[in-house]
Amino acid sequence: MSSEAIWRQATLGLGGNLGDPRRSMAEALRQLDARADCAVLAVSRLYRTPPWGKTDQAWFYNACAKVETTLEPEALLDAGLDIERSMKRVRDERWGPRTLDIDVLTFEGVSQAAGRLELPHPRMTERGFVLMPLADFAPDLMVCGRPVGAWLEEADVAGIEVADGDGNWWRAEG
Ligand code: PH2
Ligand code: MG
Ligand code: MG
Repeated sequence: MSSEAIWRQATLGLGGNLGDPRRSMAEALRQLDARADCAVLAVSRLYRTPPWGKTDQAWFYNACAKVETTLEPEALLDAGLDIERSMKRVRDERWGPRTLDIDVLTFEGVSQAAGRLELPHPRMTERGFVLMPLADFAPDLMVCGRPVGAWLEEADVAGIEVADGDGNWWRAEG
């Protein structure tokens, strides 16, 4: 017997600062959207952001996306990791340079502090490079008891620039 699939919304953070991150991020979003179990509903503008955490590395490109999916949170994470690997991401130092990073930020109805995927993403409320793109399409999304827009007001967004103000930047070849 088949049961009807349940679609839930999730938000993703994408970033990269090696190779051609804009192209990798665009390709990642197109690959996710092409899956039968995942649809991209909204994508932020594309941002240029100063490196956070480890500051002696190149500036990043960052963006966020809203997806609807029948996948469980961990399966969505794995879909992102598969795409990262397909883009030849090399993982070495924590917070160091990367071609593509896809983080699950929030997942509808899910809050979990343990396991391989913490939700909401434990550091998202303090990162301007996450909050600013996320606020493009989800300023009212509640995260840890406050809307994204309120977290953004307190975040350090110094240096963050819009690199492409067209929310369709990911659809064309970057
Ligand atoms: N990602 C990190 C560490 N530092 N800095 C910026 N600006 N953007 C990122 O995506 C980023 C970072 C680890 O995932
Ligand atoms: Mg990350
Ligand atoms: Mg990651």
